[in-house]
Amino acid sequence: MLFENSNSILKIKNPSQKEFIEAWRQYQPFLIDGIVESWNACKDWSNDYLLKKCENNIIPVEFSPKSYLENYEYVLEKSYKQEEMKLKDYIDIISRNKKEINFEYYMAQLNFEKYFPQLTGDINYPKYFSIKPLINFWFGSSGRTTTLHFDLVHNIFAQIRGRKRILMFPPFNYLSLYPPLGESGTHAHFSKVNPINLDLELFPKFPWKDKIEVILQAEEMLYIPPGWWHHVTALDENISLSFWYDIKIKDFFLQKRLLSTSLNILPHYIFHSTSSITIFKSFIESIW
Ligand SMILES: O=C(O)CCC(=O)C(=O)O
Repeated sequence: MLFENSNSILKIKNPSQKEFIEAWRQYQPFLIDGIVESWNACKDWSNDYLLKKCENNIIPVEFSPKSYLENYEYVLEKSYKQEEMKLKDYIDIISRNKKEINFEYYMAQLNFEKYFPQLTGDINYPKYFSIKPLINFWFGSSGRTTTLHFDLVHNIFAQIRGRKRILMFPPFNYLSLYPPLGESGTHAHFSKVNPINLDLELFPKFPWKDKIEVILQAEEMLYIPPGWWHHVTALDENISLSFWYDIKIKDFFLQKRLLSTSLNILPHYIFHSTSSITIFKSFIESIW
């Protein structure tokens, strides 16, 4: 196994299960290479191939006014919506000259097995956890970005095509990340801070010095631990798959600081309103 420490993130080449778990226990993000490159998806998933296999698949696509990037708190306004369309129409939209369109479209966080059953044979499931993951499919154009947020799952994020810049911040002090986003406090796992346009006067406790920045290349995987804050920007037209694994009770004892971090987050989840409680309930159900 090769351990390289560049840009303050560990990179492991082709880890065995034991080597993966050794790194996983540290409760830090890390990069993995040497795995995704063997998947057919990496050589095959051109737009032409996707059209050949799935052109008429009907897919929900998020869209939001282009100006939402300036209005970072777009979640507040609920100005992004979903629209169902055929894959061929989506590919047409993102390939066209974007100046014609006033909206940004993003095929985000789709259940891969449900919406793209024709493509499941093109990947191998990572074998590091003994449970089945939920696989999310992300297909978007360059420049598309997300709010800073965290998920309560183990996330193995595999880049298939193109690159993404991923900024990550440690979860040890929930309030220093300035959640929630949303006036009613519904987004307890979203931060008010835009880390690519940071306002330290408004958010003085934001842990900017602890930033881990990764330019995730095609064929690389990134492990993002549960609770770790992340902000993702597409640098090219790109496709990613994220493999989400539920947290199990034993993980609280095996993974350093997962328990104390969860206890730090928990009261805020309980305090915030219904949608956070729904997320929290499904989290509790998943660990039993
Ligand atoms: O790829 C993206 O645009 C966002 C991915 C993400 O936030 C996630 O996997 O949790």
